[in-house]
Amino acid sequence: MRSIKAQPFDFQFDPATTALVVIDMQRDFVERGGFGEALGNDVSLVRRAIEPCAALLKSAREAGLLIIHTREGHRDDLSDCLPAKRTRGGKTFIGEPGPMGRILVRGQPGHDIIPELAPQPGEPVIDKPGKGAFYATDLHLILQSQRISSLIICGVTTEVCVQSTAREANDRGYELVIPEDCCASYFPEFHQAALAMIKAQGAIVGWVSHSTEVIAALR
Ligand code: TIU
Repeated sequence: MRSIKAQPFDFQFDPATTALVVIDMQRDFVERGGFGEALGNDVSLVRRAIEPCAALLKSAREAGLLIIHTREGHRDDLSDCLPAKRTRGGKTFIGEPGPMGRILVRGQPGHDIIPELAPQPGEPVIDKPGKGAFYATDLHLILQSQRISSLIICGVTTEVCVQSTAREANDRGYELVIPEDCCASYFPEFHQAALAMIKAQGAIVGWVSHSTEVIAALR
């Protein structure tokens, strides 16, 4: 077992049963002109996570961890997008044309994972229609078949898809740690609050750490 310096206390893990899950580092969320910006957000706030994520990805690949990427998005005909999701957002809606193609539609340029964090051949990419990565996907099946019991979760945004995924993972019995600099939000106060909620009450959802601590433990 290895140990990561974390809050509320150190996180124990075995690299052989641990996966790195990178949530929705897509052009639509972190580049100019995507869904995130269409919702009125300043994407520079989420771009902070790119460099730490790239460093952690490199280290996790070297350590032989299972690497999983997710993308939030929908079928071309939006048949997998619930009305309760289609009507949200205020100004620009899922499926409408945007500067990087139709917003959050699979196959459109904005749906792609940013080049800095591009998946390597053999790394599963989970296309998810919801905020949580377990909802209506085969993520749990893939993790179970690889005997994964611990997750390192990164990506955007902290209080939306990262937090939803962390809660789903916790309820399915996974131990999870979030390196705080590897996730980000358009709302710094929500980022802080989400992480505080996750580690509260003796790691009620999971642990919070930093990329440098995770990388040190993977060496
Ligand atoms: N990936 C993800 O977090 N999806 C969102 O829609 N996040 C927002 O914060 N809007």
